Amino acid sequence: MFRNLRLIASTTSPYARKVRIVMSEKRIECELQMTDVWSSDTIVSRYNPLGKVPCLIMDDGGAVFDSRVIVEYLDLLTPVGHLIPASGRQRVEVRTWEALADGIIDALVVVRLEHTQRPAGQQLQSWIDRHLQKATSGLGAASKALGDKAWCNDERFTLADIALGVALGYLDFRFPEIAWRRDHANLARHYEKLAARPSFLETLPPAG
Ligand SMILES: N[C@@H](CCC(=O)N[C@@H](CS)C(=O)NCC(=O)O)C(=O)O
Repeated sequence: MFRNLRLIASTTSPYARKVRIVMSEKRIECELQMTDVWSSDTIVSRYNPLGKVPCLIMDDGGAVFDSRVIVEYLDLLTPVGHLIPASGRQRVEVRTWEALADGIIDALVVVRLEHTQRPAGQQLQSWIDRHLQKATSGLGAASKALGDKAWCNDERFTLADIALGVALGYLDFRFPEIAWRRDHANLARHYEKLAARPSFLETLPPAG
């Protein structure tokens, strides 16, 4: 049933990693096509006018983006390991967790692009600080909401845990100097459990 799905992704994109983890957890087979989004001839621009990964190509050639829409579609494809509650308050809570975790990544990506895409003399420290503050306060909110619970939502593994784990993994990957484990022992504990799952191990970003 899933033979003809293709995911355009990159090994370093946390948004693509979230989608790949969802596929792995739900046992959805999909062809992976890696691209360098910063190259002028990246294939993703043929399918996503925004030129961003991840982008899912369906069997009829139709394109689905962004990562939140893709994971929604994937969760509906098969009942195996449902990750998003079907309706109601639980569903909104899981999606809000995802928005929070993606928002932490969005803020960190702004900081990274400021560092990597602009010459040193043109980087705006107040802009960097503003986004670091968003990431810091997002982590604080995640830590408070997780508390001492086993899972982010409803005592079971959901998309909320995947999204949070991906954000924490992105911190380790791109911002090892941020000591989030020191400030949030409960996030550290949760991440240790998530990072040991095969779906997380299979999708680790490249070292270095
Ligand atoms: N909200 C989007 C964000 C996607 C995104 O920003 N992807 C980055 C890679 S991490 C990208 O493709 N950037 C290329 C660009 O901005 O031109 C999602 O959740 O899929």
